Amino acid sequence: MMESPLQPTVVWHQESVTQVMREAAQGHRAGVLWLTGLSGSGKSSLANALDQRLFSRGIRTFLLDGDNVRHGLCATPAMLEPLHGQAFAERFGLGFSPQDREENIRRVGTAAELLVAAGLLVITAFVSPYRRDRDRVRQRIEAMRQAPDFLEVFVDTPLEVCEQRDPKGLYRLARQGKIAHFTGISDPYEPPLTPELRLDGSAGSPEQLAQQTLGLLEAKGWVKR
Ligand code: ADX
Repeated sequence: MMESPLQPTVVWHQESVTQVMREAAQGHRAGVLWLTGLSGSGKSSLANALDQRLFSRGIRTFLLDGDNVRHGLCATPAMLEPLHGQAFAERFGLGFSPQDREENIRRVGTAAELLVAAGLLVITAFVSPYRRDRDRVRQRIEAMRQAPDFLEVFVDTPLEVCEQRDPKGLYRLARQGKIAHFTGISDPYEPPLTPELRLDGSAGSPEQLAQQTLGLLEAKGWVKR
């Protein structure tokens, strides 16, 4: 049967223990800190350095990282095929086409919604090159309780620096034409227009960048000074 928006076949159940109750019990708020930037820009290192600081302060956090999420929730077709077969893998496996990235970010955004509802301060580290995909996540998170619970941090590291670092050797392969749709080389990156924070990823260590990001969280009242 076709599902109509007017006659939903799946209904929402209101939870008895709400996000607000969880936040009150733990003493800090929940929300999403969304890092975006090129591969090799330093998102993961910054995210981990920040996560350590927050964890040591007793903040309940969770880190969603592109490379890790693409091993499970957003697995590639090649990963799914052995267990699920080719048709399934082609339908649900994700690569790097614009539509696959859209679905990657949609799934991650949805996972972040669940973690926020669980009371966590969620840090995400995804290239997330398309503005529309990032904005959609923001809209959904902000709609959860009509609050600015989404902060976008642009890890703005020049392409030349990312390519020089090339921690996974992927830029080299992309330049050789061995990886298609590689962000910055053969695929676009749309920088945020009004991020809550822009960091020069080439101008500091992960610890220094984490300190600056912590400053944003303190300024916004997400964590105590
Ligand atoms: S996103 O664009 O869909 O947000 P995501 O953050 O999940 O990307 O994954 C990016 C990581 O996948 C990169 O850090 C890099 O290691 C790897 N990767 C493999 N192929 C590509 C590609 N074509 N473009 C960008 N990153 C790629």
